[in-house]
Amino acid sequence: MPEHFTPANMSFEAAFRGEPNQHLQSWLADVFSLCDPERIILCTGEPAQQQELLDCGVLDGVFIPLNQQKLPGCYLHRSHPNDVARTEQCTYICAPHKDFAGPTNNWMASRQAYGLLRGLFAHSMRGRTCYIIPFLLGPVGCPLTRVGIEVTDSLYVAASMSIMTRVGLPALEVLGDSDDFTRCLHSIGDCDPQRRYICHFPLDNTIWSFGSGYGGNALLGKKCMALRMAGYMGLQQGWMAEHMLITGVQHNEQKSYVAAAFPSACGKTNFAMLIPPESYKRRGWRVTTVGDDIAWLWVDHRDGRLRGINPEAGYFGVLPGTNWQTNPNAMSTMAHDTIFTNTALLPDGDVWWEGKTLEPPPHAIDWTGQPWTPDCGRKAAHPNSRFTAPMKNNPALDEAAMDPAGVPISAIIFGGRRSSTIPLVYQAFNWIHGVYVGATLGSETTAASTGKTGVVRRDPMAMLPFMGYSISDYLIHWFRMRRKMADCPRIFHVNWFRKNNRGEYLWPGYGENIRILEWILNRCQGKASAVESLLGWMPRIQDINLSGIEVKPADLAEAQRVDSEAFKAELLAGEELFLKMAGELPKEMIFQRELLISRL
Ligand code: GTP
Ligand code: SPV
Ligand code: MN
Repeated sequence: MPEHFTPANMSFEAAFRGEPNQHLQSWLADVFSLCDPERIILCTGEPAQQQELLDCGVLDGVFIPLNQQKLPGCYLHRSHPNDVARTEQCTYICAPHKDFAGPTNNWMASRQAYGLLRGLFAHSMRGRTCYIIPFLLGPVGCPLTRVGIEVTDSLYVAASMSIMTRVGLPALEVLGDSDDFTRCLHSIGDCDPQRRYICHFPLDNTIWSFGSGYGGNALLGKKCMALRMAGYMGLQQGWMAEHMLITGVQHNEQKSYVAAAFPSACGKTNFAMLIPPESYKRRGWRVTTVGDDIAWLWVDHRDGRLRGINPEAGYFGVLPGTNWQTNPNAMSTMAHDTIFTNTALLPDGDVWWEGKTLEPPPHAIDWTGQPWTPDCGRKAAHPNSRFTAPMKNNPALDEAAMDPAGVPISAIIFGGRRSSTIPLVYQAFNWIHGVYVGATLGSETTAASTGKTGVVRRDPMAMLPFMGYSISDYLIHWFRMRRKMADCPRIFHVNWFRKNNRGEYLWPGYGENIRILEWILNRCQGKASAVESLLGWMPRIQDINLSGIEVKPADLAEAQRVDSEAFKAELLAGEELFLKMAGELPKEMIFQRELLISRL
């Protein structure tokens, strides 16, 4: 058993090895008297303690050890079958007034939310162990770096947070005697979807999550703090927290960084870990990962450029479709010290998911623990099965991934999953137009959230589920950021997912996306040609390098086709969001829509 203490014998001085922070101490005392845990463990983030947690998890049935020869330090976790993805309908922004949350968020009055959740949390940890997890978002020494303290009764959450964030004493050191930390309280409760609430109190720097153990609902450092809470901090302090990857590109003896916002399960991890095809590697191209899911962005007052960091320290990545062809860097990353969630288990203690190998295994245990064969009519792994791995495992980790100074951003790319209508790539005319393009982003829903998949919805900046305050204020913040910048990143839109009338992807995607990135980087440097279209600047077919791939120019032309009739329908679909925002719609949005209509 890890070193633990009980509420009765609790000595903060001993547990925290020094002066206890009075604010932290009084918050913890409140939490313990409400939840009434039997044992308390302070997570130190040290490897030996992480191993003890994993070992305890094996004894408790939380983790299944995998084949340690093949997959050292790897474990499988099976979640409750009703707890496999984010539940947006249970996610609330809580403030005294509804205006704060805006028209796209669920809102609950703070007082009501605290009352309701106090009832649920009361004695919820009785007889259970609770974990105190001090964590940092961002590298030590970065001005944006923030402290969070999560208290949870889930061992899976404790073990996962140590992979996903910088856990332990460094966080307590950064905190010192300050009151400035995000108070994150989590209990898995009885995992009943009827009693599941993920409540954010941005005005109190507080998150209360009850009734789910799933990543985005329970690892409170991730979407809850690094996007919803940090988004609100950024609004007040003049920076941005975005659902974006950041990737470094070595090309033509230069290094550039791009940030890209794609909705959940629409390709961020893959793009951030892209391996260029041989012909590009020979020309010295290399892609390295800063972050795969969340970016914190600010303007450097010395040169007026946008810079970014990845606040996380690990990846919580989608498994289905990931293999040695599509994403070798992800495969290497999860080769050791990784937690797999809701995959199939093979007889030799390896894991499997749909798309891992061309040939499915002859038999396996599926993600629910049932025997499985390829012809049984069920999926072996859950469509939202994921891996949790430390970013230091990534062979393509960027040298600046942990640099507190962050990296300069040359381009921002928005992208959605769209089987029709939306072209492979275009460039916005300018920042204001780019913000409009991001704000009207549409994408087909995926298994990352519960509910129907494959339905096109508006997902502004891929942030719809992660907005910590009102969308109108969010868009105004985006427009205003331009004024802080001397030179702003160019803004682009991509769609890797357009299909032909036989339902096949028109563009090969993955590593070949470097060809599109090449045009993007050349545009940023004023080197590539483009033609003006009704959507923005577009490459001609000859502006995209197709040497060494089997993409026919006709297919590329089809992937790039802009049909003005289809776009009128797209414009009408965008009204869904505009109507919701009604009187709050920023005037720049109205102007951009008028300009698009006149081009149509
Ligand atoms: P979150 O972690 O949910 O935020 O997702 P993400 O944006 O990081 O998505 P990820 O890169 O994990 O990709 C999700 C799915 O899209 C996987 O099944 C990938 O195999 C698939 N995918 C990613 N990039 C491409 C691409 O360029 N083309 C095609 N056809 N599929 C892709
Ligand atoms: C997403 O859904 O966008 C994810 C996974 O990155 S989760 O952290 O669970 O939200
Ligand atoms: Mn995400």
